Amino acid sequence: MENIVLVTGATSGIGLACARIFATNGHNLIITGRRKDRLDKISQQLKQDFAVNVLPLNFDVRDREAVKNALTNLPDGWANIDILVNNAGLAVGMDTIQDGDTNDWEQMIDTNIKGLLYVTRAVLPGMTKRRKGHIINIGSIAGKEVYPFGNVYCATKHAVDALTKAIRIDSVKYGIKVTQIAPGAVETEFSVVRFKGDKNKADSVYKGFEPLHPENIAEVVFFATTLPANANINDLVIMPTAQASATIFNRE
Ligand code: NDP
Ligand code: 8X3
Repeated sequence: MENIVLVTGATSGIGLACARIFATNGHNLIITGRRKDRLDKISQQLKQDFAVNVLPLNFDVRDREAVKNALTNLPDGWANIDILVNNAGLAVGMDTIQDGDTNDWEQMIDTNIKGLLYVTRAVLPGMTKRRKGHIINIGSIAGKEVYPFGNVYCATKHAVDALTKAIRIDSVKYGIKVTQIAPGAVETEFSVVRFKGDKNKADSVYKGFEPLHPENIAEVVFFATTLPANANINDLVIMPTAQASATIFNRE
């Protein structure tokens, strides 16, 4: 069946791979991100390659009013969102708390926690009203463990872990599915963003082992949406075969 799928942060990495797999399977997409050029190009490409409808929405998930305006005034035919993939997120900086940059903290907290909440607040009422919907939050191994210098990013992903459970509790009586997918190391633009454009530092994160690829996560996200009505994946941790915990890797 054809669904309307909203993927936040679809301009790169895991979000883009999710958009592609849903489009491949014939679903119509609302895709979001701050980088308008990329968003528009991706939108055109998905329409062309997969003959699906795509609505690109250019906003910053940290901007509460922008999120509300964009998602509560959707054009005709787009309002009934079936699947929400709360993917937009980032890590910025790696420091101890005592040396941490408070601007980095604000950005992570505002994006990963408040942004996810704003988007969910805009979309979930429609789902509960229709008694149909599936919310998939992209958590992280950082939401299961705390590792050196990961402090605030880990705290935001622990919050995603908690909010996934909370959203499920609040919406269970409406038949809404709520899932968390928590990946280990996935090679995307994530580390370039975390190290503020330092490509060498970013590359070193994935040296000596095969990391996950964004498509690995997209496959699992898509699979979670294919289960029958009576079954839901609540929480799924996926890591590279060469990763045993947030900090233990089998590097060559
Ligand atoms: P990327 O940097 O490749 O993608 C991040 C996406 O989030 C981009 O599309 C970006 O779009 C969007 N985004 C970031 N900030 C905002 C914002 N304020 N408003 C709107 N969109 C925003 O990284 P990943 O694909 O790896 O990250 C996706 C998710 O996966 C994140 O939540 C991350 O925490 C999580 N994750 C990543 C792992 C990894 O190892 N890569 C492992 C576990 C979880 P734009 O810049 O255009 O706004
Ligand atoms: C991204 C993976 O291990 O860098 O969430 O936190 S990690």
